[in-house]
Amino acid sequence: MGSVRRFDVCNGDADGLCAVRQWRLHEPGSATLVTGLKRDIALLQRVPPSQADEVLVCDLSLQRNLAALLALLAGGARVHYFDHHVSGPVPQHERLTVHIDTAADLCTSLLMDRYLGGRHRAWALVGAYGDDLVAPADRLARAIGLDDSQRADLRRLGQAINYNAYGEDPTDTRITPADLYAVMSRHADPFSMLASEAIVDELDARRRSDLNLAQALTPLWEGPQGRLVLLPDAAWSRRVSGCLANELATADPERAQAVLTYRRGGGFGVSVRAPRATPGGASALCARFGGSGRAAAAGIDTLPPDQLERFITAFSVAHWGTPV
Ligand SMILES: [Mn+2]
Repeated sequence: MGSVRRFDVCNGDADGLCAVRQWRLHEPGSATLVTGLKRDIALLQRVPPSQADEVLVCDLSLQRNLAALLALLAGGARVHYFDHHVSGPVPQHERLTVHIDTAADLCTSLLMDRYLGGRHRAWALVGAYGDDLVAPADRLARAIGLDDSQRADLRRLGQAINYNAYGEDPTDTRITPADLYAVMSRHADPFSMLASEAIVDELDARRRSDLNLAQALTPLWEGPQGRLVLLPDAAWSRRVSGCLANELATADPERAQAVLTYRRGGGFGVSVRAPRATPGGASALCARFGGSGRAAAAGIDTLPPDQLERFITAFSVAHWGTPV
């Protein structure tokens, strides 16, 4: 009998990588990691159904991976699925376990934390801070006695890992998410990673420098309900788009934020944040333009140039606070 063939499939942001990190600390075993940049969502199809015995999926929309999931189950794989994106119908199967919860104060790393009874909480917090769930992460961090400086450290790490997942292709980023996971997996605890891996400070410095460039720009559109920034056609823009949206949302909690970047093949990548004060409606808006996400934070992979005016109009009159 051959050994068990395992695959860990996750979004390449902090939430996805930290969910897998927690699972693998709990269930040690060699597994093939399948991940990518933030915009790479249809990742499950990269796992060959004839070669998979056990598949863990974290932080990837089930809706966008449904066909590949069914193919893996049909091929005999056992699948554990953890996610917090809007899913649509969830298939029932004896070898499929699904943990999906779209509550606004949860992310995949926190779902994993709940499943594992808080065993690897510090990694869960890194994932939650990466998804910008600052209040829930702070609450859980205080509950286990972390002080202000420890919370700030975990937040800095979560933001750095999250920042590194943005970009149109790997040439935009400093290190691929898969290679960054390899660095993470050298450490049982994120404080050890913070203390000894130079990549953390390097990503943090690049993130700050990219943010400074972005924050000097004038919005393309601005109104009482929101603000829309179009970043210039540059690698730093593609790297910073996600964390810029989070920074703007934090600094301006009454308004929605949209950050647009130029796609190399034409059109725009779009990140949307609902107002912090009424955190809903982002997913519904993006879905009208072929995008997806969560109620508070969503995106459009490629908005065609001839849809820009229509998007600005829809953004300007969107109903923020609705539950999707
Ligand atoms: Mn997430």
